[in-house]
Amino acid sequence: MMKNIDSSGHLRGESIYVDDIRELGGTLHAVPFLADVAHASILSIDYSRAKNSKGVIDVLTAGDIPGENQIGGIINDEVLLAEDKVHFIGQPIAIIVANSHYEAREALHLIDIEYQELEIITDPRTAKEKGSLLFPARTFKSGDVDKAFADCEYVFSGKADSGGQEHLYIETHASYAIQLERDNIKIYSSTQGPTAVQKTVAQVLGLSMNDVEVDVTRLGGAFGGKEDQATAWAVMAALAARKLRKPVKLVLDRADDIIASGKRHPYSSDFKIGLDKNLKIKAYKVTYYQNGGAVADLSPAILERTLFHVANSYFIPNTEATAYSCKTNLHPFTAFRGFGGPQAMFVIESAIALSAEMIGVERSLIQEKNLIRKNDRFHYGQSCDSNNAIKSWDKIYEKFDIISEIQRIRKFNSDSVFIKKGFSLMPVCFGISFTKTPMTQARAMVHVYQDGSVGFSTGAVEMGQGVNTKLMQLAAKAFSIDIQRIKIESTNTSRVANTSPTAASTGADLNGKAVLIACREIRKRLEEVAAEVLEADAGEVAFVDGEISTIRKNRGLSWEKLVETAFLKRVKLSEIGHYATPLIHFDKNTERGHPFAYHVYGTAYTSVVLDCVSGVYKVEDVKIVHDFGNSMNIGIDKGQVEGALMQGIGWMTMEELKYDDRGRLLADSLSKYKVPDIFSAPEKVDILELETEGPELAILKSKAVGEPPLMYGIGAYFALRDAVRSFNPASKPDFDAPFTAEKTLLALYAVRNKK
Ligand code: LUZ
Ligand code: MOS
Repeated sequence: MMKNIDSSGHLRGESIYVDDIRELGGTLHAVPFLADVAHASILSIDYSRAKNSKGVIDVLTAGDIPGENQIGGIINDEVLLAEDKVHFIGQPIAIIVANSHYEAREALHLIDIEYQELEIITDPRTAKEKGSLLFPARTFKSGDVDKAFADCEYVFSGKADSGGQEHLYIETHASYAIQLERDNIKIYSSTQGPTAVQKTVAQVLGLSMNDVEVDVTRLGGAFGGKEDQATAWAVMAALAARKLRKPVKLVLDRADDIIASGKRHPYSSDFKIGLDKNLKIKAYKVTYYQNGGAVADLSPAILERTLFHVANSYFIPNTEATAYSCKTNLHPFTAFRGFGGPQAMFVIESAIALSAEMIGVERSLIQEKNLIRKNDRFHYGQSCDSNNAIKSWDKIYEKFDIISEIQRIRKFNSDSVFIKKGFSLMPVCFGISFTKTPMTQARAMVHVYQDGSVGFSTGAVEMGQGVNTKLMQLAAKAFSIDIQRIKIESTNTSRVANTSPTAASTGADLNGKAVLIACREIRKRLEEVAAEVLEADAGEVAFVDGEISTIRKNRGLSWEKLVETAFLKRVKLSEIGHYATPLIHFDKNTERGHPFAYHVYGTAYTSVVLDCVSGVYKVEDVKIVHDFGNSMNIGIDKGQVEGALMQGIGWMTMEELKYDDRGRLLADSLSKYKVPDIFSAPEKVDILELETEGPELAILKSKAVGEPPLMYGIGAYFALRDAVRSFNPASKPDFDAPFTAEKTLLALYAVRNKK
């Protein structure tokens, strides 16, 4: 198994991130001046004291922007620097540029600003009532819910809320801009979307895209937080570099990053679910109130993915889902691993939990009876292409003997008064492809050099997920040469243009397909040269471990010799491969189509142990059967499952983004925002592969793995709920994630006679 090519560099501290790039002489440092109130008119700002502060070179404001003061990725509703109003705490107003980072920070305190506060909205339902939406609502429908409800044996309604989540990438937002000759500007940016940075820099600076080069070596984590939110900081560095004609670095301090940058969207939702007497879910109606923050950012796309994942892994013949993106005075919420999918899944799982509790059956019984099967239609029209939901469910029961696990938990609970255990099953079904079809394309540029070494570049951004390792595996395999002979270049807009962000779990699929296309073209030409040399037909030539042979004549032609010969014959040894996912389409008028190349499935079993005196709990054990397809690197892929699981558990249990009603994030540092550490990781995580063939549209049939496993973490929420109810069967906690220790304690002692 191929190790991640970055592992030794990371371990030795040799890997280079933006802040590690050796600075050019004269480099200046930029720090943003951020709004301190959530909604206000700016009455006056006086920068004179700041400008005279030691080491300060300049203070840049909206007035310094030569092009458009506009950075909205999907909707043009976001300014780079505030003009006369601010809409959230952390909104950038100005950029202080100084000889050092610390001198720039010192000057922050010398800016005199006067605000007139305006009405502040932080709650999405309040925003909706006041007509404060970021863009029009959307509704996805299938069948006829109202008619179906009328025929149901059981109908239940409820509310489910899930909180936001801070990405907490280890590397904060960072960029380094260098003004070159003429209008040329080069920017190193910690971004998932180099093209978005390039395009926005050009727009704000009044340049063309070909004036702007964006280069990305790797990111110290991103998780969606740098899909489009990296752009603003890169544009600020570029703006300063261009005005001052000096290199400018902008690296956010953690405190600024947490306050100013977007996070996972909090959702508040209402649901109504209907089941027949056999516990088949016949109807499901849901309304999502997405807290979008002050500007749209990626909210339209995230809202769309929520609407695709309404029913998780279940087949529900009649559905109606409406989603509102509510404009509030909080930082813009953004992409986060799962991209609106997890929020939808939490609601359907809550609806099933409520049904099970009301009817008096196991939640898992309702889950199992409703898993989607091959040829069932998803509510958006695409047909389900496998029985993997059921297969992963069955395999987890069989391989891990879940029945005995559950019996052990029951026995434990009947013997124990103040320590209780709980369990849950959590199936997951996640669609793979950008839901916006035009984004499903990628390119790769491959060079075979005269000495037989290979260099290539794609649009994929390495952010720790191992995409570069997978891409190198592909190139090595395509030429049948040792991976040592291959180098992957940084991601650069001058080498590979018009890239989609590395997102939607599609980095390896899209860019990998492009790599294979380019390599195959070059290989075809080399096969012809080899055939000439070996006096054979091109079809007879075999490439094996750097040796080229035919059945008749199997020695004497090495890869290096072949490449050299081809070069002397003036054969083209470079190629740009282009890939666009075939077959997919979606019609936004009918909200019907075939938006996903394929789906990823799996099932998790989670058990927790809860101290019913303190409310403190621990996730004990997670067992997963995951649909990897035919994994091309199981080490990397299992690492993704483990990491995503932990991130999902954190979202559902301890990570609590608290804001006050003035729009201030209270959980603004790691002493107040608790993320899982090694002590809160499950004691045991077992991951089994589901034996599936893997779809053609996945790279070498190896399925996308970045996001789907995050949603296994939702299982922790329902396992905790189970433990709480074993202690206090009358307790019916609100479906309100995260289930923090405080909420757990309250739930343990809640007496609910109300309903
Ligand atoms: N980003 C995006 C995503 O722009 N479109 C998507 O569908 C998506 N899905 C998951 C994660 N990021
Ligand atoms: Mo994303 S949530 O940037 O795949």
